[in-house]
Amino acid sequence: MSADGILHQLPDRDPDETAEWIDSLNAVNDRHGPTRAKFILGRLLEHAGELGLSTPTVTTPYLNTIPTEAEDWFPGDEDIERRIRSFIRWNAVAMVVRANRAAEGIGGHLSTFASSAALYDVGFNHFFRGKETGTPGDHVYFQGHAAPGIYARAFLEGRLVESQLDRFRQEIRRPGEIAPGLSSYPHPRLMPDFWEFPTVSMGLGPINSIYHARFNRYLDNRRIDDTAASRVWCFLGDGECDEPETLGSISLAGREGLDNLTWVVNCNLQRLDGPVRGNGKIIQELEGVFRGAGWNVIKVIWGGKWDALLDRDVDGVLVDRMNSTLDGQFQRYAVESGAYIREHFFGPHTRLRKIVEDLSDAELEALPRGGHDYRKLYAAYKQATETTGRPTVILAKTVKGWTLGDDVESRNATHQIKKMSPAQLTTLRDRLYLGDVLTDQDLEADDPPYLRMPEGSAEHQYLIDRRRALGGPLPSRRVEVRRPLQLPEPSAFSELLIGSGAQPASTTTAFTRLLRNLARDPAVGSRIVPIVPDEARTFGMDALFRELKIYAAQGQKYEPVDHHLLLSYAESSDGQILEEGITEAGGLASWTAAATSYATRGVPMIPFFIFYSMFGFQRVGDLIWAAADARARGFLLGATAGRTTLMGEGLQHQDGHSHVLASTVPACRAYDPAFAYEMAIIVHDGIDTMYAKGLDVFYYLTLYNENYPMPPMPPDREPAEVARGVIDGLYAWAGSPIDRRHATVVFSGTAWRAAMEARQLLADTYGIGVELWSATSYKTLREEAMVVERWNRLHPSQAPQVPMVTQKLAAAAGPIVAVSDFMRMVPDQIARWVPGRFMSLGTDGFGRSDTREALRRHFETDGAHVAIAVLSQLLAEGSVTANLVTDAIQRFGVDPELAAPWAI
Ligand SMILES: Cc1ncc(C[n+]2csc(CCOP(=O)(O)OP(=O)(O)O)c2C)c(N)n1
Ligand SMILES: [Mg+2]
Repeated sequence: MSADGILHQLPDRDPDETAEWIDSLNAVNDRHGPTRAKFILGRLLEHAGELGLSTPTVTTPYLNTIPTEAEDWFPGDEDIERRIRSFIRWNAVAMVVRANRAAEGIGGHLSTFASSAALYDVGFNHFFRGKETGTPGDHVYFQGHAAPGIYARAFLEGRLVESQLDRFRQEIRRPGEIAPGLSSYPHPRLMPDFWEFPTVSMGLGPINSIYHARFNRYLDNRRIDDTAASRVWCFLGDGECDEPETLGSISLAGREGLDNLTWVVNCNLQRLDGPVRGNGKIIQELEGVFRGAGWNVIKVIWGGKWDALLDRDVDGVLVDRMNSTLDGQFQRYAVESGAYIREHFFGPHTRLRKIVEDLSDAELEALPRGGHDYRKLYAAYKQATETTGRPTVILAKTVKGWTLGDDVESRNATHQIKKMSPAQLTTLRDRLYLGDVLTDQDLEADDPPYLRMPEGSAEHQYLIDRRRALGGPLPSRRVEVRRPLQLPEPSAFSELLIGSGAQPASTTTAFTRLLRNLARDPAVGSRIVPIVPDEARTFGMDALFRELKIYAAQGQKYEPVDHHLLLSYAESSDGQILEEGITEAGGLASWTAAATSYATRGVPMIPFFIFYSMFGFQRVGDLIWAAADARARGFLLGATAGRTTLMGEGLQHQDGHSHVLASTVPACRAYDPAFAYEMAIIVHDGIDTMYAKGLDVFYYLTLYNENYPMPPMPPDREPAEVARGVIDGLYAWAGSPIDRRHATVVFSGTAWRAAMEARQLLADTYGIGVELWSATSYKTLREEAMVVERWNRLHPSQAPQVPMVTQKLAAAAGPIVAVSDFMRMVPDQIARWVPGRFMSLGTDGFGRSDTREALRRHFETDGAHVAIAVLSQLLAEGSVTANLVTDAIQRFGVDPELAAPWAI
């Protein structure tokens, strides 16, 4: 350890005494060498810890954290467990190999599970709690591409049948088949009774698991659900730790003392292309990072056979060698012979060589790594589950492709190997001691057979008994409501339906009001989960701090600077608001935990995650996609939306495309409301759709910060009819101001104002009558139209149906101009179903910082440009002259020679 510099800034009260200590260390170093010196230092630091003096140590020697003598006694039957594991290993391989013989190029992974089989098995046999005891059990995040091993176990348990295994990665149901095939990876969307957590986009499982554990605490602290008996386990790869999402939030877990969270990092030292840290030591690096973040770190590096060698290492030469050997070299040792290992690992040092002189080459080659030793793993898991006040990470060293034979094990290409020849299968069979159940002939057949355990056999009984004792099989996704949710009273929404009178308001402030009403609602209030990433003040939501309180596991231990204010920053251990700080990824992960709680815990919650719309789909789109896969139900609110409504902030802040990105997520219902009543109707419908009807969709609403008097629902029409229009995505909002109707402007969001202005300009200047329609959701309109279009395509002999958007707009006057604060692509989603002429205006191009007025002129979405667009459409249909349009362009001060706003 080098001095970190901080010490030198402190006064030295007794330099002579300090020098004495340093001299002593120098003497040890000179006389007995660095190993001994480090040992003394380590003991001193350890002792300092015992004295309560904090120590700066972040890494420990390259040894198992739990000494052999402190290991818990392994309670399982080793032989039976090894046999079960061999069957599982074999079937996982057979499944991938058979799938790739049946469907060339279908893919799958052999090596990842081969390296982690023991990591899972110890969990399944001794730790993971199931759901059959009436509790939600543990929440286990499986490493995505270890899926074959998880299916292989489910097969032995009788939960999957051979025909399903044979259809690994062939999920499209063939005619006559009862069940579709198995998903490539954990996808609850595709296997909703099996998988719970999507994990295969690397980094997302880890961050979601942290916020999930945190959300369980939240449920507990708020007395909504007792989560004490549920542990969150996350299995991840060492390569996966390079993803910023993986390590980005670990300090939250440390800070909040999440001892209900255990991570198991499969440190096989390899990722897809090659070594994770060829020139370094990933386990040591991770140890330092996690310890620094306040985690309990358990290293499981060496298998039991190393214990005797370490006992002989009286002068620390072996530890020294372990400490100084780089991962790239360890990978090499994994593929080399015992003779090579003797020569190169032990060889150069006579004392080191002596330690292994009585071991044969074969024995040297078979010295296993800790991650394949279930006793060591059991001890680590035991300690992890008994550790209080901190989350635990288990860093387990393994061999990638373990047991798969020389051609596969530890090879740089191992990750992608998915085929095995009969000879390779024979080696695997022998390595797994499966000669009694697999003959040579079996292996020469086209497909390697699956192994089954006869019911009543000791192994089968053990397998079933273990899971029964632990509460049933996993993974298993169930939607069984344990604590039902009551729907809110309609009164929570009603004040927003009547408008704001002369009082200007924005859809954001209206939303805050609605959120407060919902949180106050006696029926549903406690289930509302407001989530913000350090932007509550921006959205005018700070008023909620005092009333709903910010969730803080430890309460508020200080007196806040603004304690005397009505809107003080109030934290509480039963606070309702999740104030995540500046992490949209963390906010989204919290939202996902809350949005899937109806299934993971049987406790439906209604999360509202409100964020800067620019930093939503664009920044954490992959997490949103994973939430959609996980069948999330809840609300995402993209606030400060629009490329021109958020003035002053400029290029990197102004969102004119989140609705384009939202349109790509199948389970997302995306809305761009203009008025408070539209927003309230959408939220009400969303709660009904997701929580009463139980559809696995979620809602995205854009909210703006522009204030204008919020109109009431159009008074001349049935409220139910207006509400239907808002939900369907389009409705007529106001007629022409004069007694003629020439054209229609369809607006969304704040572009309503430009539409109004254009309508007035055209009436006043040219006597042209324009009616206004509100488009709340182009995505909804498009999806309905695609359904109709498809039906027509596949039913050629029946009368064609007409898409809803076409039917609606058939009643609209003249040509149609659509305008929103988003890119033209958003309204263009419906272009081919619009009857008659259609033109869209929008905010294509990079944002700029300026006033709304200037920005709308720049993007050509202001009243003048909308009016000109209407006139140009009337010109195209021959109802006005070119001179009139030219007159308007001049009159409204538009320069026709300027470059387009999206020009680069
Ligand atoms: C975000 C993302 N990027 C890339 C991939 C492709 N990929 C799948 S597995 C893998 C390597 C995984 O290495 P590691 O995390 O060490 O897992 P191991 O298989 O070694 O246990 C990669 C790059 C992915 N699934 N997700
Ligand atoms: Mg790896």
